[in-house]
Amino acid sequence: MSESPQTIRVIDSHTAGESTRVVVDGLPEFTGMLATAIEWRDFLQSKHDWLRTAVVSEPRGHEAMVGAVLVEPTQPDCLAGVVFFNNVGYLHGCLHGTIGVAVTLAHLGRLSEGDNKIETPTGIVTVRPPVEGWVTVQNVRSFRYAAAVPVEVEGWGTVHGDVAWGGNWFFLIDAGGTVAVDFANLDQLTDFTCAVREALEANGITGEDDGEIDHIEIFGPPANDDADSKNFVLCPGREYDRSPCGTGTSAKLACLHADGKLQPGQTWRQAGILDTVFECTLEKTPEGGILPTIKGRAFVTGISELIVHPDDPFRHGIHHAR
Ligand code: PYC
Repeated sequence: MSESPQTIRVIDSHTAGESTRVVVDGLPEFTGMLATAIEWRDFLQSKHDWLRTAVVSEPRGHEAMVGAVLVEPTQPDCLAGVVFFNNVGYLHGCLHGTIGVAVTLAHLGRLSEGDNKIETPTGIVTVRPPVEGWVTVQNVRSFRYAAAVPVEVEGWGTVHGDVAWGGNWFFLIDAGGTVAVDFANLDQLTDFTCAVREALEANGITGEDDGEIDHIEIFGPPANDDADSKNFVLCPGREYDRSPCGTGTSAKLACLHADGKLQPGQTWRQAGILDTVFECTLEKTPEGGILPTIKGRAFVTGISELIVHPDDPFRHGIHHAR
């Protein structure tokens, strides 16, 4: 007789077009004393990586899906802890995902009026309850680490970009004469940004403390007056962010501020490749860098129970089985 199937309860949402699948029940038991979001991430990665691949990979998920697990917070003033992942691994932070978590918690009736703190592996982020689907998030400190770094990219010549932290490490490029930031150019944008990421790795170009630059962001003019800029963001793996990418936009704000182009009190409207927009402001921090606030719109799209059947050859996702 085979074992009984495992069930994992999830709530799906999308933020500005980018999906988030939040695991709300069915996590493996954590037996340690303290379980910070970092400990949870390490525990899942080392012992239960099947959960990640089962939740976001085909046949239940898809390559562009971001997953999140809700865990007990360790800080008494935090509402929840969260760990984010995608089809290739774990993310340090994820703001479209945090907005997805916020509408999920609101749907479950777990969000209070005013500020709600959430523990993530990058630090504490603060969310406010949705207003007509718009959620405001204050991110962790963001900063530019290096400006106008040259890198030789095979087939593209020398490309310059800024290295910045916004909760993940980004290389930010002005599209200039490379590829126009337009939905019609998705394949070229993907090929170009993948080539840039490979070149950064081959040349040992990293963020602080050897932090791997796994997100590449390219900017061009907006399609309309609703935004100040439009981006394409390559995520770890080969998929692109359908939203304007909250951690990437935080990195962008840090660069704009470092260049004297954006000050506290001013609003920056960042469009993504689908022309959906995040509205953003910043505060300065005493250590240098900024505290970004990002507002984006999200909708819950489904509630389901995933079934992991022991006899299913793809119970842990198609990539996992290869
Ligand atoms: O919104 O920060 C973000 C994000 C990171 C990866 C995908 N989305």
